[in-house]
Amino acid sequence: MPEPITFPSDFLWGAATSAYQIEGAVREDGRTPSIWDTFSHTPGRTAGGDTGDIAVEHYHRYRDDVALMADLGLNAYRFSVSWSRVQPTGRGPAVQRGLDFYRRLVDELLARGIRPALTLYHWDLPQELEDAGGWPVRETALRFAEYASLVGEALGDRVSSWITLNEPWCSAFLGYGSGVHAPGRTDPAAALHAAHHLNLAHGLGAQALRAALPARAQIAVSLNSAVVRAVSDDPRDQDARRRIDNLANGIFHGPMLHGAYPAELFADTARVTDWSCVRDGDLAAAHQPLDALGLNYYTPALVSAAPDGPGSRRADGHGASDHSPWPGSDDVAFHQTPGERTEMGWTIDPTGLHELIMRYTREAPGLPLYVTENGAAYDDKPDPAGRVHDPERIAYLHGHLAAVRRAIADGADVRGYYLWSLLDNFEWSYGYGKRFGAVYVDYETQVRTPKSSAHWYATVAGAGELPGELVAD
Ligand code: PNW
Repeated sequence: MPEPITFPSDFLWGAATSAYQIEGAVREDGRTPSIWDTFSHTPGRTAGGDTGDIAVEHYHRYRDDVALMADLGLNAYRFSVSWSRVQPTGRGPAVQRGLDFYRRLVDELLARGIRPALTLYHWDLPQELEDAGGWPVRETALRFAEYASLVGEALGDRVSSWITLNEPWCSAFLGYGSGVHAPGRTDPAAALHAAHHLNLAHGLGAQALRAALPARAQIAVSLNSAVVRAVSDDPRDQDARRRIDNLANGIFHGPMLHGAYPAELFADTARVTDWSCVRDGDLAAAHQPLDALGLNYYTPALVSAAPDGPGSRRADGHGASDHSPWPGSDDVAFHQTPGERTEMGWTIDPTGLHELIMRYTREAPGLPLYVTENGAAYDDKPDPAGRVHDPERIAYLHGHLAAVRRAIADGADVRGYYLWSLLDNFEWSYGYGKRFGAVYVDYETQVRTPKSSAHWYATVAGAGELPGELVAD
């Protein structure tokens, strides 16, 4: 019997969600539409026309949901604030009723010993700001800083872990490049400008938080830092890898962690934009001291050169679109990494998570790391007795947690892990068809049933160790 795999005693065992994916109550207490309300209500944008109107009614069921977290032995919970609940037009004073919801949620968490990690922006831009140009315009970054300071002032007394943006890559390149996410635009130059303004928003937002929060507060960002591999050592494949790596990672980590874009990025995208959106001082503004870095990881990417164009490009797992989320990279092909896949079609590869953690251990020495998302979608169904067995998810979590532990043994400072997701929820353009939850939600009755993976995770979190060998469901 192999030895159990023990984690540091202060390790955070968490779960993550985001506002639009779980809250519902989209017209209550002064909330106005975000780009995801508009997008999901536009025919053809989401599977089955699904929207977040009701979602899993977390806005009204948050107390029960926090009780569920406590039952599962979680000591951390990552959630996001809906910008248009707090600042309906994206400008001006905060709506207290909107903030009150998050105050109540946080108080409930604290009362149960669960540490809140608050994400300010998980993709739900107030529609009014999109109408004024959205992320491709500079003004949006300034508006974000104001919003950050409002939320910081309101909740800084009770929340100590803050995350500015969730996965700005998705906001920029799925939102404005391939158009599979809100607002659904397909303009490669706009996507690159959006990326720049997200970098600026992060920096200005971090500054605003620093001014609003007590000194003990931790400020971080969650990046879907891709693991990009090439099919061969051929210099053309390696060049494709380098370019995609810059568009996935360097474009955000560069400004945020080092105060500079990767040198080659401008040349690689010169045909798409002249980058005149970058003004003096922007890179210094984006480069704020951080207290931690959040890494979201699901699956690695595998690329090759494709001199004949985008023929095989669509195996990238980023959703169906005729438009690429990779500006200026039509001569790069994406391939399916071999191996078993989840219901999203994403290959299961825990070595990618280890690789990612070690990369950022080298690139940002001394910066504590958190895995702020990791998880898998499966086609879960209750059995006749109402139980939900998801041995595949247990295997996925086990493999990835073991990879985290290996990284710690290799010198990485990983302080916690948030599984995606606490509950089944609105999986963006896939609607409710893809279930990522450790807890099953019956979308008719809203009844929550912890899956076997939730019970397994509770045992792991409680013991602070992984069984050395995978125990069958
Ligand atoms: C992340 N991609 O989304 C988000 O942060 C979550 O809100 C989401 O539910 C979860 O992962 C599962 O999808 C991603 O195309 C969406 O590379 C798309 C991609 C990556 C992450």
